Amino acid sequence: MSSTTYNLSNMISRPVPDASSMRFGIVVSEWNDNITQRLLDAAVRTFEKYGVQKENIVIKSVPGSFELIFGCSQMQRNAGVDAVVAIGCIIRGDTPHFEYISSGTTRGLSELNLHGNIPVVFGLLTTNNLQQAEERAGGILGNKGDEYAVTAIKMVELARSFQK
Ligand code: DLZ
Repeated sequence: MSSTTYNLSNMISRPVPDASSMRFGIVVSEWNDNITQRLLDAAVRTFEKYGVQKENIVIKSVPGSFELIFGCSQMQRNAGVDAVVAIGCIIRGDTPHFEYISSGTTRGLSELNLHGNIPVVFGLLTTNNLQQAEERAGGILGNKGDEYAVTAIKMVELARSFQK
């Protein structure tokens, strides 16, 4: 199977709505920031590509992926945004810590989606090693940051469709 087959960025085929009236929050983790910064840059570039104004992208950083839960919760309540993107990268180490942080963060972000008033996009890379993360942050498998931004735009469009 070619690498392109695995690249979800190439599999999102429906048109992306104009996002010029949308406002987004991004919460980014400092852990593995060589990866999270690349994901962040791609997400911002993609938001701008679809019309989001620079001043309508609110970016906050948190120490680690586990803190994305609180950061995104604050964004949901206090930032006046239409959707939030959580960006983190958890790389498997020698201890079970990886499992606890990954599952705790996943559960927390899922809860925010269930109970919050605006969508939270799950931009959490969980990989076995640094190479897998690099491949997904501007490497041979594309940049997942693009997908996170497109997903956020589509989720805002969906949310707005229920308000009409
Ligand atoms: C402690 C920890 C470890 C071991 N690994 C990662 C990681 O790969 N990626 C990440 O984003 N954060 C990691 N952290 C930090 C936790 O997310 C969190 O910041 C601390 O447990 C403090 O709550």
